Amino acid sequence: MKRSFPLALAIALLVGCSSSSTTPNVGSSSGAETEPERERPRIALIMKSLANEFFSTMAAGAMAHQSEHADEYELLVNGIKDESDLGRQVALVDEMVAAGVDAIVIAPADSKALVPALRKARKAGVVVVNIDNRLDADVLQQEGVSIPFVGPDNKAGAKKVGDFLANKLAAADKVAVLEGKTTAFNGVQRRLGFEQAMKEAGIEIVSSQSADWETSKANTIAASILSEHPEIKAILAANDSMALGAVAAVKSAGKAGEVVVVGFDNIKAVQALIREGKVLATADQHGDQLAAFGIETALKVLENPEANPEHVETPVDLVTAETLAN
Ligand code: ALL
Repeated sequence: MKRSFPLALAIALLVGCSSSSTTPNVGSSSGAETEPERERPRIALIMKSLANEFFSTMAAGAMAHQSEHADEYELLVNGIKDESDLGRQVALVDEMVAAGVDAIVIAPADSKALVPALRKARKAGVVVVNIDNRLDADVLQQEGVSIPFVGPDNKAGAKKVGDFLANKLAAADKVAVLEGKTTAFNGVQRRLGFEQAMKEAGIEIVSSQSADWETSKANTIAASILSEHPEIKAILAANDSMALGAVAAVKSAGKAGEVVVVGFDNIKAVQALIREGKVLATADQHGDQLAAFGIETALKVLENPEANPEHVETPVDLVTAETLAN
């Protein structure tokens, strides 16, 4: 499988290095006649696993946005090495605050565990915008922080994928669900969307387990589900990384063409499988634009600190062989 981590990391370092001095008003004391260059705000994007194509696409979209608005802000791009590197993501928040960034745009790996670090960032005067995976509303309230969310309705997105699948199945068919991290709000919402679609179609979910967003874990779990429930007709994966693991498990079980797989994210590897008929559908949550939308919200607040931005709902669309052909 293609690993985009080294490329993303290289780009991240490049972007990080392009930051200007942290000393304010450079050049203003020289007495030179030229206007002192206005210092651009520095925005840190903090993502999750850079091994997941979803996030390298997100990084590329953010960098494209920055180069189109290069006079408005500087960008530092950060991510963690795998889906379970939660401690590193918390440390990144602290590091970005210590580096004196003006804003943090973050896709949190865990909806609750990141809140204390982000509260500290807010206390330090850093603007924080939450993208992709929503922070837990109760924990935010307990911690007394308000952080705008920019991202899709994950339940609705999963419902669209589930409805499309249900149309291809018959009532009383049996299926299994591979959930994302259970501590991630978007993972929970996708499970609920899948469940609602199956319930409405009279389809039974015989097993629903978390594979923590990961391909290899999904592969192991899907293999054991297939041997325990050989009657299942489909596997609904809450992201495409897990769908890849499920497809491999279906193949190893000799059930290609019998057990259908669906995912969520619209990564390139899954688009190819949709075209080959090995995955039925996924959801495009426009990862390339998600961070850019978050950055725009951060810029609004930086411009007007009194602004109290609303949550921004971003699009999520069903992707099938038919939509890919158009
Ligand atoms: C979520 C994203 C993606 C992704 C997952 C893995 O927050 O929305 O669906 O695959 O993180 O970290």
